[in-house]
Amino acid sequence: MFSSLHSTDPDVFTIVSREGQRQNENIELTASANFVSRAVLEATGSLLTNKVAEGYPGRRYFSGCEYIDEIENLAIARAKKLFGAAYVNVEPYSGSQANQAVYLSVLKPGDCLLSMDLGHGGHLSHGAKATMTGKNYDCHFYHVNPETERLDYEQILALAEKIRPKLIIAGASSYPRLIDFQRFREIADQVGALLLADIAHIAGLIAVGLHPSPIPHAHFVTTTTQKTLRGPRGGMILLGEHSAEEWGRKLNSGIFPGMQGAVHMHTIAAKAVMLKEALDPSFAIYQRRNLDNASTLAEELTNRGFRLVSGGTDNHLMLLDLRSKGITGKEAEERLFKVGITANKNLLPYDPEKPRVCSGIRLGTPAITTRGFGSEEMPCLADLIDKVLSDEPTAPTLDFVRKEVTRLCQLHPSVSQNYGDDSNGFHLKFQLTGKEVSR
Ligand code: DSN
Repeated sequence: MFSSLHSTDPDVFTIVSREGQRQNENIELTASANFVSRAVLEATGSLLTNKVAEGYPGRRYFSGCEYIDEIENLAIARAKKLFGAAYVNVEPYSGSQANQAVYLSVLKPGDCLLSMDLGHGGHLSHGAKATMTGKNYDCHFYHVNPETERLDYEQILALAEKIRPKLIIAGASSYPRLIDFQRFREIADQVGALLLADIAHIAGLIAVGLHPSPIPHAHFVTTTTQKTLRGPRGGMILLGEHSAEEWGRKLNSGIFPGMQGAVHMHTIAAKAVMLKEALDPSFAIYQRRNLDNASTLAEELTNRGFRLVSGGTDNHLMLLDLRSKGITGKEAEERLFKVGITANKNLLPYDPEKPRVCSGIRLGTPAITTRGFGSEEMPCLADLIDKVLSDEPTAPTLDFVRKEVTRLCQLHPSVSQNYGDDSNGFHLKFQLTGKEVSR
């Protein structure tokens, strides 16, 4: 099939093709990764990228916005329906910018913010020293309980009473347990703080009721759209009925002109498509399988002698403590990479190692679940991980595991090696209700 990219720029075409091949031939266990549908991909690559628009539907600073207004309104309506929100802003370019827009709307430079420590599961954009947030605000951090490795709400309250933050952030990028947003709101109310829930990782689970929603509790909710939600790279801000009127307009100004310029309409169109897919009953089945895969993989790894932070998982990710195996997270990441398994090293709570080394590794199941991996394959996957991480693997072991990875990937193809070829293109096979669905 003819490809304009191929004829215009064979260099980029070749690199993209090779990345497609990498995605197809490797098992993706990065907890924040996923594969979008062909429809989301098509919207992301659509001619909407040509349109300049600033502001919001009906109130743009450019003319000719009648169709893109329709798309943005559609995305907003779908997001409201999916999450039961009263206000949605679909313009944030990313989750970090959605967070920064909240800070800009709520805080003054130097104001006090309380969030989860990065090494205990938090996120860079929640106030880490090296970031703009860390430099502009007085950031303090809560930690997980050293015994249970879970959020310790009494400790968070005690810290909040001491530092009196203006904003508390609930949300994480590597925390495997449920987050009690209602309890966080009680803490915020007790110290007169506002509450931001960052649900970037768990948004897909929340959308289908597999994790309690923060919408009725938090003053502000932010998310990315590319993780468990399985959409394009981007962010959203959502508010419940209780805070929409007070904060909606301020947040709109926080995004534009506060944080961003012209909107990325092609991405907003892709968000709209993702939201339609998420409103379909098959999305709840996908998320159920995602959770089943994560809990089965956690159990199988535990049976093989791995220690999991907090003893397991309630969501789509888990953290393996590799100290008892005598290797670092960095070494584990490198060994898994050699056999075609992609995952990232991760700091553990109270980790003695530096962030570039780490004592742990984070594994997540959203991407493999989209490919069609089921819980029946988790024992095999746990075996492969065990073979590579438990002892220094020999060349024959590495060879065996690589072949098994290839076998599993062939069983569940993700993307074509032949980028641009429609007949063999972005064809995700996904077992939903017993019948195979081409997406
Ligand atoms: N927040 C990072 C992660 O969790 O992997 C990237 O989106």
